[in-house]
Amino acid sequence: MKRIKYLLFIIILFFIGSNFVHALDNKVTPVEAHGNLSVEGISIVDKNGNPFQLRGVSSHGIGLTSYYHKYINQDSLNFMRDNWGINTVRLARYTPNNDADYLSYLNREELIKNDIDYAIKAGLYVIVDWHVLKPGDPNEHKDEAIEFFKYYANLYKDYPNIIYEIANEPHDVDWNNKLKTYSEEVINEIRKIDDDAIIIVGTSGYSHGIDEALENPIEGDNLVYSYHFYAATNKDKYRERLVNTVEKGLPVIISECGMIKADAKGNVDFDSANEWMKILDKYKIGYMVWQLTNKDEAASLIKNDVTKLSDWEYDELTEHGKWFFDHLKTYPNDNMLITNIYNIIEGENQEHIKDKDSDVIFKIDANYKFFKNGGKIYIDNNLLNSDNYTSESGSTIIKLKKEYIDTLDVGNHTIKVLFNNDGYANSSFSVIKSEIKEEEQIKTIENNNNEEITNPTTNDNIVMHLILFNLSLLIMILLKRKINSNI
Ligand code: IDC
Repeated sequence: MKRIKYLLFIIILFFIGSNFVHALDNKVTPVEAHGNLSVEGISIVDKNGNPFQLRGVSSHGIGLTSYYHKYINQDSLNFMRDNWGINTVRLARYTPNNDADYLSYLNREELIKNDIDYAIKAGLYVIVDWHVLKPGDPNEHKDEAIEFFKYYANLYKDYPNIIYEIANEPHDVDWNNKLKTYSEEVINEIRKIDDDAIIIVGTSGYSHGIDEALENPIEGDNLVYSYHFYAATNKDKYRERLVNTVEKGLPVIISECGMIKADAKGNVDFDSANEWMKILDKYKIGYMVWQLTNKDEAASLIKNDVTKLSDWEYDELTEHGKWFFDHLKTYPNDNMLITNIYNIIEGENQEHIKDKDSDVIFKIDANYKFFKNGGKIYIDNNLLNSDNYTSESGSTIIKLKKEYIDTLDVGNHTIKVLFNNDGYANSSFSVIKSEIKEEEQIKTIENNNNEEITNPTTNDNIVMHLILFNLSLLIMILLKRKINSNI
């Protein structure tokens, strides 16, 4: 009896476990969903070639004080991914001359390595930022910079997570003669080790000189140029420069921004923030918000009297933190952090007999609101014109019209349904020649023939009727004769 109970217990556990695994199957981290990033035209695109907007937080200066650095930990990264919706974290490693406390070089690199490992475990993209502040010309510490990037490139070249930012905010240095050559040298050294990761190039005048970079860009793949803004300080003029430069073809990323003033003080400028966000969201330009600490300044995302290092409640965020949280919630996926791979509940691998069967219908376990505005369908990796299908709720039902399906070649086909929250569902179906139909036609003909053969039954009846009629006639005649003879 005990054994049976034990067995039952194991079976139930297995059942619960397999459902749980199934539930997790549906969710993947940003890096699992988007994989290797690259630069195409003005966009950062993911492994499927879709424009991908990096959204994240920047750390405070790593190496500047170990206290603020504590905010980058496994729990905080998982939490901000799942609760806020970030997909990226930027690690600001202050360059020499900016260190207020005196962590040894090795200790500091050990810290950053741990931080990158947390980000990899959380499935986030991670920007390793050589945080130039003073002096403004990065050439002054070029050798250290090269050393620094070689160290991380060797460790992480095979990870899709890693992004290198080679100079935070260069200033008082000329792009054409000095900054560009610094950038080329550092890029060249990184490329010897990591030949495809994205590299963010710092622009002159505190990462405001994207127009100069547009005039004289660096040769090479997967390069984006940094542009920084603080919404309460940088307004129309800066926004116009961004739009003009991007429109002319320069790929740009906002590797650092704040909605307060550039000195990290003041209130959130909601109007200006809104204007900036319209542009960034329109062009899918990535942005990292400065900064994740509880330091007593407006730029901080966590309130000064809150000492928790993760799992913050909304009310524990500063005005800046709340603005960021609220903005992340404006994206279609309520829980943006995780990209969904949806299941096809009905219709997977179905067969459609050409010129015979009706619409091809798929039911997908995704909320229809994610398809209704902006969802897309790809058949055999080609975008399908919306005339060829209809969609409706319940969860999401897609009907590929018969008239369209009948134009497809006989054989196997793939369908990819893209939802506007970065989720998607994949399936296949096949179009079959109407051989079955031909077979059926043959059968019908055979049946018709058979019917012709068996038709004599009807004739038999007529014969029977004739015989009976004749018999009754004969009897009547005989009867009449008998009567007559009796008379
Ligand atoms: C600020 C920090 C502040 C720190 C100061 C100097 O918020 O706590 O005392 O740096 O280290 C930038 C810089 C960034 C600045 C930030 C806000 O990249 O390091 O951080 N800012 O002033 N550029 C424009 C603004």
